[in-house]
Amino acid sequence: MMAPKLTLTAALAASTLALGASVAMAEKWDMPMAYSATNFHSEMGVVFADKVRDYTGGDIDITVHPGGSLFKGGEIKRAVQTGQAPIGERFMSAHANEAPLLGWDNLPFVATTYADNDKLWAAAKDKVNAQLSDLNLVALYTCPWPGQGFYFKKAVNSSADTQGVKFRSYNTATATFAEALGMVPVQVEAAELSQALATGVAESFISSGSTGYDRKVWEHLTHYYKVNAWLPRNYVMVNKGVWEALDGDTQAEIQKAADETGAACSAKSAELAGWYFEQLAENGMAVEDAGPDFLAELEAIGAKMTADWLASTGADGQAILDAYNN
Ligand code: PCA
Repeated sequence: MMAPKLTLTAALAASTLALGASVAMAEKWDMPMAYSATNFHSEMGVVFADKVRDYTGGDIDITVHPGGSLFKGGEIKRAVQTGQAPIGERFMSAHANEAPLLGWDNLPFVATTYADNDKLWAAAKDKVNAQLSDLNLVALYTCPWPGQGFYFKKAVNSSADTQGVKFRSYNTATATFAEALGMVPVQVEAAELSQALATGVAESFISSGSTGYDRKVWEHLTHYYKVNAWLPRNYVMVNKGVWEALDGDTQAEIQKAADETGAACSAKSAELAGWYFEQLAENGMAVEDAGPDFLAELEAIGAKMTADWLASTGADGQAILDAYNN
C-alpha cells in the first residue's frame, strides 16, 4: 500500500508545481490609460498589448483600460510607482511639477515639427529616463500629440481679449501660460473636459485638434488658433520592480513591441493632425492661425517659460537644449 500512496503524493506535487509554473508564466497586467478609447494613443495601447502578448508567447497579457476608467489620469503615475498597477500611460509633462525635467516637451516654440520633437526627445531621453528611474518607473515608449493651439468661444486677437477668461490647464506650464495672458486657470482632465466646458468651469484651453475632436468641443466653443506651440508626449511606463523581475528575453520582447508601437503611434499622430482640423472646421469652428499681435505675445511668454524651465532644471536642462541645438 505504500507505493501507490507515494506515487499519488508525487503526482500531486508534480501537478501543483506544473500549475504554479504556468500561473507564474502568464502574468496579467492591467494598463490604465488616461484618454478616451477611440483616441489614437489608446488605440495604440491596444496594439502594444497585442504585440506584447504575441512576442512573449502569451507570458505577459496586458488589458488596456482607457479613459481614466481604472485610475483617473492624475492618479496613474502614482498607481504605477506604487505597484497598484504594473503598467500605465500618462501625459509626461503633467509630472513636471514634481520633476521639472519631465517638462522637456512643453517648451513653447522650441520644437514644433515631428522631426524636431524627435530630435529633442533624442537629446532629452537619457536624462528623462534617469529621472523616471528615481521615481521607480521605466518608460517603454513615448508618443507625441499633434501641435498645441488655443480654443476660445470668441475671436481673440491679443491678450486684450483673454483677460479674466476661465482656462482649462493640463499641467503647471499651461497654467503659467494662461496667467501670463490674464486668464484664470483650472486644471481639468481631458476625460472631464466636455463637462467643464458645458458647466462653464472653463471656456478656453490649449490642446491639439485631437482632444478638441474627441471631446466635441464645437458644442461649446467657436475658435481654434493653430499656434503649434509644442508637441507634448504621452508615455507608457512600467513599475521598475516589475520590470527588473522579468528575465532578459521577456524584457527584450516587450521592448521590441514598445519600439514598434512608439514609431507607429508617432506616425499616426502626424497623419491625423490635419484631419482633426478638418473635423473641427466641418463642425462649425473657425480654425485659423493666430494673428501677429497674439503670436508675438505668445512667443514672449514662451521665451520666459523656457528660461524658467532652464532655471528649474539647471545643468541637465541646459545640456538637453544644447544637444538639441547642435
Ligand atoms: N491633448 C491632451 C494633452 C495634449 C493634447 O493634445 C489634453 O488636452 O489633455
